Amino acid sequence: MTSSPEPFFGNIDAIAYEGPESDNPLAFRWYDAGRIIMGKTMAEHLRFGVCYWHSFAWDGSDIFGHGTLDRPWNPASRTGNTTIDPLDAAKLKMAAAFEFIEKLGAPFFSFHDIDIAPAGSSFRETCGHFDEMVDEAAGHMDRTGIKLLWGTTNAFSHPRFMAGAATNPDPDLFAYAAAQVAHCMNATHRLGGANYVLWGGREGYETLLNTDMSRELDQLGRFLNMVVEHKHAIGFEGALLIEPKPMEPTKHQYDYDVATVYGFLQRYGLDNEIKVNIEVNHATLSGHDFHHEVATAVHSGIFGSIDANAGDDRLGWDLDLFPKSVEQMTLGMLEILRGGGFTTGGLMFDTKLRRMSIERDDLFHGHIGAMDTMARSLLAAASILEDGEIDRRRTARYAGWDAEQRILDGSHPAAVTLQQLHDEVIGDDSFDPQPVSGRQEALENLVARHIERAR
Ligand code: XLS
Ligand code: NI
Ligand code: NI
Repeated sequence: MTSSPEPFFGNIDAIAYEGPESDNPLAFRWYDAGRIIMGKTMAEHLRFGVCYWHSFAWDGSDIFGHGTLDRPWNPASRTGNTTIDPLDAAKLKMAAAFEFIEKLGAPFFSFHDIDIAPAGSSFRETCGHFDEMVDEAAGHMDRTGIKLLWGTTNAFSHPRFMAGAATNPDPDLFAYAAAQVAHCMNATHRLGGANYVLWGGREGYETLLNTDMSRELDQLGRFLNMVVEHKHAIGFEGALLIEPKPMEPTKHQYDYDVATVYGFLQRYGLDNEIKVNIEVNHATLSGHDFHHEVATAVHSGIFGSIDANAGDDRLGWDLDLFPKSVEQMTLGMLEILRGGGFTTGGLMFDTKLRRMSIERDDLFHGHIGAMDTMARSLLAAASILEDGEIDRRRTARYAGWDAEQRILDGSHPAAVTLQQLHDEVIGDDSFDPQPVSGRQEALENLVARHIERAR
């Protein structure tokens, strides 16, 4: 049964598209869900998702202070109700979450198991609470049409996981995490989730003095193979996604970046089974541009989904900011479109309000701005591709290779060796390759023009 308490965002109506000239702060200026861009609607291209944890479960606390936010269902929050029964609180929280997502007009949401249901005194009791809340979620999903982009397991917050889950030196913790993941995968399957995400929470290390990295990576490889086997055993058709991150909470996270994850997947025979969920701020923390991570995933055939939360250039941790930079996101959307766009994935806002943003409507302002940033970036990226000039120039830059299959293809009948190339070059005094401009500034100006003009 789905409970229907008082609206939490009572003074806010459904957010509408009003166009770039609108000054209404609670309207979209760029995200026009039904508008067709390159053969698909904006909603189909962008597949926006709202996260449960930062938006509804988090109380606004940081390492220096207590919860500031107005989240009555969370006792640790500024307005937290300490007398409410935990399951009633979970239901209130869920009603507010679905009210928000429906009014915002985002088609998807995502959750961790511990976000939606209170812990019990045993794993069995915790699972009982969780199953009850999964039923409640199914009711809200039927009622609103909102779908599950991905489910995931939190095997990092509880003290038992302080030394990792799958990579823990104690096999009992591997077993505990396995039980939690199996239970949450079953629920994700039941709710028709499009993906299941595995972010390696505390799968990493602080010091090699107490860490056997070889063992830990083998454990992680085995764990993920068990996850793949379980996916096939239950008939889950969504994609399995690893979310790379270079550091935080541990000093060194094993799933450092997309290239590291790809190497790991190949080593453990998982490269056809698991893809990546790329988070913008994790990309920049690993020393890469967001679009570099997307291009690496597309090139490796493991592009899955995006967590569209950004960082701050001067702060070296995961800030989970709502994305504001149209330039950064245009370059990312360009690589996403070049790769063929999303299949099961989407743009999930793993975003956090600042802890001083304590009005209820602040959550709308954050998401509206983020969705408009992504929509505007989609328009600019589509304009770049439809115009074709950048791709034409890029193709022309490599044109010489079209006639050089003998170098590129080792099985070519006329394939050349290193020595043959040496002999050709040393034997031809007129051989004198000339440098050609890379035209970077001109290309950047072209991108700027598309961003200015795309409407
Ligand atoms: C943490 C991660 C986390 C995952 C889900 O940095 O971004 O929020 O997306 O566990
Ligand atoms: Ni994330
Ligand atoms: Ni993150």
